[in-house]
Amino acid sequence: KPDDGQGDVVAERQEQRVEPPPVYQVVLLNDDYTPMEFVVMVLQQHFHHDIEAATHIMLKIHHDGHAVCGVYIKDVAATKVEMVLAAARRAGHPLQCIMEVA
Ligand code: TYC
Repeated sequence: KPDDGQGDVVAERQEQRVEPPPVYQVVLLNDDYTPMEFVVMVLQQHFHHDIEAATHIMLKIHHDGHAVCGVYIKDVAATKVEMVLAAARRAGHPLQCIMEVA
């Protein structure tokens, strides 16, 4: 039986309907004990913000209670959270870091 080409059309339509992968916001939370300098360092080292942007974000967290530090695919966001929490615990700070669907 000759191919009528219908299969290809269906395959193309399915391809177009595939959703982009969900992205996740990595959010730092405020606390009363973590030094501001430590948070600025975390924002530079783990999220690649320059000192000006890092300071701005740190102050936003300090005033608003939280701020988005970066947006990533799921695996990268999860690794960021783990790395930040490990660095904070190692330094003896209670800094909290979470991820949420953007
Ligand atoms: N509130 C902290 C202080 O006054 C500073 C701080 C900023 C802590 C951001 C956590 O995610 C944070 N030392």
